[in-house]
Amino acid sequence: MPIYRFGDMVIDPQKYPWGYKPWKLLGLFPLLWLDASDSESLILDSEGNVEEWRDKSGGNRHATENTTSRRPTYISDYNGIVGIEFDGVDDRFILPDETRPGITDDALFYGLVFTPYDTSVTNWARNIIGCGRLASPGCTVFITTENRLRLEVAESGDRQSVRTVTDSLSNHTTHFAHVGRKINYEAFAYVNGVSSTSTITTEAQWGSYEQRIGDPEQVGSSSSGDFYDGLLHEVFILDYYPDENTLSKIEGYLAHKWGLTANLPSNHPYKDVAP
Ligand SMILES: [Ca+2]
Repeated sequence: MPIYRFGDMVIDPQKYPWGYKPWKLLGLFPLLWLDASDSESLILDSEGNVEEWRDKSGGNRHATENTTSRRPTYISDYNGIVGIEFDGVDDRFILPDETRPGITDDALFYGLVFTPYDTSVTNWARNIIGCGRLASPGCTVFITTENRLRLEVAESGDRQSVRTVTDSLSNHTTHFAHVGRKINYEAFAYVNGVSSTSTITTEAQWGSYEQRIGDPEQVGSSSSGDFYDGLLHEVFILDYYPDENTLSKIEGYLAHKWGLTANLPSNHPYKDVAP
């Protein structure tokens, strides 16, 4: 019987089953929180693949995959960190609807740590996490044909969206990133603590690809793009956009937790000390 440790507290899972909230994410209240570093949150099948990646938000919004061949693989040591490996062919997870942030006129935010193996795109994108088809409100975070991380938000059946992209991503390199949109439609993307240098503000570019943005409630796959090929280490979703101090804490937390402080800018407030 596993015992969950939280600070100095020892939590008996019989007394506090999964869904009780002993975990804290910087005082944030995520819609979803997947954390590969927590072995208790990973349910492996007999092949060593991940049948369920349990949500630590407290909402029991677990990522699951019923088809054995589509289950991502647990990697215990990738350059010293654990990760969930997506094969780029058909691996994915399905998430419950409750993990969808509000879309129309709402703020939303994704934090993630990921290691892309292959950023080349055969179709139009490699979806990391996304929800909804263009025909209905939806949003997705994906790697573009230019190897950039991008957030796309579609509202009410049309791309009344804000979107932003980052500098090119390196293969086989672990990145921490956050992308999101404020309630006033401003969108932001940061990779390794550095803001996007190229934000797309025109909307016309999307017209001919309208039918391809579709992505059901999945992590790592899309019905029309390419499957994600690489590792995910941590993912969380907020239904609000944090303030500047909180953004810095998020970056510091992710960088220190995953051994990525070298990626932080030298003047970052949490360059040397974790929040
Ligand atoms: Ca597979």
